[in-house]
Amino acid sequence: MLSLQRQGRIGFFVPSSGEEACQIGSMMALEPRDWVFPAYRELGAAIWRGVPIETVIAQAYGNAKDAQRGRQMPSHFGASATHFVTTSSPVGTQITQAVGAAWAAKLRKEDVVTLTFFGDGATSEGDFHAGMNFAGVFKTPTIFFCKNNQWAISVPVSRQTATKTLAEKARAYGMEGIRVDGNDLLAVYSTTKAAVDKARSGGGPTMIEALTYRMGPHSSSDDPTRYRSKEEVESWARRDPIDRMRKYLELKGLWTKDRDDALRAELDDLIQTTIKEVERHPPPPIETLFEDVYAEMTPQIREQLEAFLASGERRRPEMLDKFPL
Ligand SMILES: Cc1ncc(C[n+]2csc(CCOP(=O)(O)OP(=O)(O)O)c2C)c(N)n1
Ligand SMILES: [Mg+2]
Repeated sequence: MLSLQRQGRIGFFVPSSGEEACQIGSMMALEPRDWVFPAYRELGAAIWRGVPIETVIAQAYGNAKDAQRGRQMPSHFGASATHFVTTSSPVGTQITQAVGAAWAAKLRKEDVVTLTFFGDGATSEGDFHAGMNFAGVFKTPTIFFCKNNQWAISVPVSRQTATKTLAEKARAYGMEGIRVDGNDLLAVYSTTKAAVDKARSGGGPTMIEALTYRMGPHSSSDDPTRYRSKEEVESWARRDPIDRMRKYLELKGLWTKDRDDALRAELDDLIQTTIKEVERHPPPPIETLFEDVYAEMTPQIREQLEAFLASGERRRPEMLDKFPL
């Protein structure tokens, strides 16, 4: 996706390399009926949950294939069928939403747990504290999954808090806070599973702080060499969560280099085919700009649509070359 952005084929992307164990390990602990409230860096979690890669890629192109019809920045996909809520861009807003949804489930006596992902930077937001407090008081079945990837764009975690850990903040809200090696898939899974089981049986919320590292830039618009050292990045590269899991499986005799190569080739093929399929679609019909705000168009919006149609202006001239109507 970053290559597509560098080639000018999509406008923006948020990479998530380094956070694979956090994202997959935590998702493995949920049931399909549970709901996930992500930030913007949870591509791995989305794919594990079953969000189709076509949905992710089409959303980045924002063309007629995109369920959101080009209205969101790339990397802001979602898929309600897989209970994966659309990405939240304003830092921390998904936290209170996850608490609200969990509280609703509790009031309705539904067997549903919610899990929200957020970063170290998000713990400085009011929404984090409001969400944690409400969840603690009302014992909502919510997992607060903090991916402490050491950076909030160019701000290190040491400038985010005066406490030794982020997990210890949980105590002030009357819930358990656990710190886990976020690059250890099995540790993340067992920690999250225990928290999910507890929430499901009425034991209330848990905050998990997973220690990990954002290996890439904050986004395609960022240059991390301006604020962090090569040595720091290299030291985390040696703890790569995928390498660790692969070595573990190889030692157990459950995985081989040949199978790894074959799987990589198969997935690369799937991604290339999906990109080709998505890329051939034109932009969404421009009339769709007037749809979806309300279930039915208001008279004012209808009037604007009709004025637009009457004006005869269908597309910007430079787009006509690319996608003649
Ligand atoms: C309310 C709000 N403030 C600022 C921003 C700009 N912003 C986008 S991401 C980000 C850093 C968040 O860092 P963190 O919570 O650690 O998540 P990470 O990006 O590391 O996954 C900031 C400041 C924003 N999107 N929303
Ligand atoms: Mg961060």
